Amino acid sequence: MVNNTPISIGEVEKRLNNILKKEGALYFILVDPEEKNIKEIISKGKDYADAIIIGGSIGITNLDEITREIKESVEDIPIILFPGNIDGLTPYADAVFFMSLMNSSNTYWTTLAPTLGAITIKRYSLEAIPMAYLGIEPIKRTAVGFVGEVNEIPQRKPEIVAMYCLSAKYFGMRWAYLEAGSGAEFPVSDEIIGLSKKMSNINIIVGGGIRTPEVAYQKVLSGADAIVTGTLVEDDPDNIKDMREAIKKAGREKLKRI
Ligand code: 1GP
Repeated sequence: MVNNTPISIGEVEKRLNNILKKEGALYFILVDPEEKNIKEIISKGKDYADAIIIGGSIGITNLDEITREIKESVEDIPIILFPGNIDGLTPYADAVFFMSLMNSSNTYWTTLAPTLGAITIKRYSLEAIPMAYLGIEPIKRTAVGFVGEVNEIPQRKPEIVAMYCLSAKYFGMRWAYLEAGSGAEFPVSDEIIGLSKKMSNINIIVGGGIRTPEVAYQKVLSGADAIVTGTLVEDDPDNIKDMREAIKKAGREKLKRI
């Protein structure tokens, strides 16, 4: 059967864009399916996250079951897959970040893994959200930097990240994820975020090493459209509410400036 359906923006992405338009910033909670306290994270996070994203770099064993469980308990929040490899796909999610780790030195991570995953995404009827995934210093000291063979972009070279974002835009990607790595000692700099947004004007997601509401607030003011926290919600789920409030406050302030 020939499927000539043109590429269009799906329901999940439309919803995120609408929230962005109204609130100026998004908050994503990242859940690693291998984590033990997923139930607690979801029960505390479901009222505050704009989306739950599911992924991890080091193997996944029970993704279908975990995703189904999360889906049942969150009702209305979209669940977006953030696959660390081709085993990171399940039909029980609402969408998938269809991503290229653009600055990996191994073509498996730039193009082969997404190519191998594409047919599964089609079979599962998952909404694909095209996204550049960019590994930035200190990512090499984290799991994704090692597994993804990242050609780490130094923090003192913001223009390189911004150029990747522009390249992503020209490739048709509508999102770029600036990643310092889970548990990173320090997050992606304000300067990198600002220049990347200014140069590309695609949606910029920032994650890795964001531990306090103050830092998240600053990242949004610098130009981030979405903030991801993973470690924080695992270690201290009580902080989720403050994190959301800081992100939304910065979002409102950003909207006023436009
Ligand atoms: C990892 O960017 C995410 O892919 C989240 O990082 O665990 O440091 O919040 P943290």
